[in-house]
Amino acid sequence: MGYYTPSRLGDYLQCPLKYRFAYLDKIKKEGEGIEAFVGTCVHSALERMLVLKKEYGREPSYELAEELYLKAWDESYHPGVIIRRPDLTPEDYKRRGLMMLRNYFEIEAGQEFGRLTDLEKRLNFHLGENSIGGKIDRVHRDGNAIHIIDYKTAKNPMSQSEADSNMQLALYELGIREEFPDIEAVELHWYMLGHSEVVTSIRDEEARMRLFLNRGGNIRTLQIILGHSSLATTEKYLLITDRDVAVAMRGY
Ligand SMILES: [Mn+2]
Repeated sequence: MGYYTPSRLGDYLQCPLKYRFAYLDKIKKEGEGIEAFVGTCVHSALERMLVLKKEYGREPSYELAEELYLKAWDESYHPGVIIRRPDLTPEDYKRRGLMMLRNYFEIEAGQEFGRLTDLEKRLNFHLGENSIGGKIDRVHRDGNAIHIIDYKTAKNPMSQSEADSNMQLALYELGIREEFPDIEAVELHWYMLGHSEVVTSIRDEEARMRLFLNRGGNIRTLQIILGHSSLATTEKYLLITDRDVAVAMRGY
């Protein structure tokens, strides 16, 4: 029995040693990279802006987002913020965040997701004997469809195939489907704020499960993470077929 979040599982899949250092040995990282700091300020500004919309009917605008972002920046900037690139200053990074907010409005102009139901929605659900937790930036409901939106502030945009095999939002989808069993469609949208692009992924049942097999072999990794003693248990929980396992195991 364990508690996992998509980012923890992502760390494990990226590098088991990283996972060990961070979550088992609990080695604290010194400081905070400024890229992460910018990302936090951008997320916080967008969240506050949409709370004002949802609860007070105030219309979102770039000016409002900028005001909230600069406020978040000033309130939370701290001496532990690390700039690794000698050619860049805090002002450069601050401007980069403003650029992401402009990109946000460009992306947003083309979207119609129906009613905004949740911001920073907390999720907790069971996968096998384990619990998965996480937080979704934004959730909309449009009839029998739910849209899950995640803002990404990373430098490299995600390709369609990376989006289709991404674990984070797929786990969120499992959680959302558990909470709203009547839902027909779940669409996953990533706003690539560094690039003014949106990447959308819609997974059918098979695709949802295939993502766990992500480039072959992760079914074994997941079995280990989830602590299942037999692969059959993992298969059962992930509703995958023998054929998928056979394909995955070919990677070994
Ligand atoms: Mn996000």
